[in-house]
Amino acid sequence: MALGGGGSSDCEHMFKLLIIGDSGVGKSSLLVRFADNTFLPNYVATIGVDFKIRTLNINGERVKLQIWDTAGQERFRTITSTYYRGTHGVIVVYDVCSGESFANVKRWLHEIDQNCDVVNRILVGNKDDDPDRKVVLSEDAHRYARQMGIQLFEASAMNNTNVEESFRAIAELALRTKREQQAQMGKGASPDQRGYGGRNSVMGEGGRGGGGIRIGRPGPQKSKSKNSCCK
Ligand SMILES: Nc1nc2c(ncn2[C@@H]2O[C@H](COP(=O)(O)OP(=O)(O)OP(=O)(O)O)[C@@H](O)[C@H]2O)c(=O)[nH]1
Ligand SMILES: [Mg+2]
Repeated sequence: MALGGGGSSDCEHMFKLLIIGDSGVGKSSLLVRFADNTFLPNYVATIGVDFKIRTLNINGERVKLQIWDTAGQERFRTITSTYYRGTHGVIVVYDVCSGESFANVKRWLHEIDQNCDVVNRILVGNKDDDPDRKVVLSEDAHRYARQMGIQLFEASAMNNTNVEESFRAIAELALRTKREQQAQMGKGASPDQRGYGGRNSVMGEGGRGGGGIRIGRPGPQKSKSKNSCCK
């Protein structure tokens, strides 16, 4: 099986995705729903970063996603810039029941800008399963997403609504970017010049799977230099 190249139907693409957002918005829950189709009602804060793998079929092509789930809690957000290395797409999550988490989306988008030159992004408003608790109005969220030029999905990891669609959307964006880069390369630029190839990928083989890095010692997080990711 050819990895990462060509347009044949047995071609396999590999993309690294990153999930960011405030603590408790449901980043881990969205990932567990997408990768394992389960939901855990009890909150267990992510420490450091974790990842899971799932393969999608997009227009007959196998697209393997390595999805990194970051900690929202500030004290666990160490070595932030390394999270972004080799990333093809970022999912920014807020909680539709928390105005503060929506207000902080701006901050998360800023963090992406600080760490990446160019990257695919989508916005997910999670916990859209109880109208009585919803405080971030759909129209406000859609208006903001339009302003920022980002696709928005209102989802529920609990009810399994719009979860598959969200991950599929970011995977399709990553695939489209790869196609565009390949087209550019065809016009003469080398892979290195285009920042193409996922050379920082640490993805393993297999269908679904996971792993994690536990980072025990809290510390300063900001990195000044942008990564070569995301191009
Ligand atoms: N009602 C509802 N609750 C949810 C949903 N998704 C997650 N939760 C709950 O929200 C809490 C936090 O979910 P997590 O997935 O751990 O949040 P997180 O963003 O990963 O948090 P950190 O790891 O601290 O950054 C848990 O109690 C979940 O059960 C959802 O779609 N609807
Ligand atoms: Mg988590």
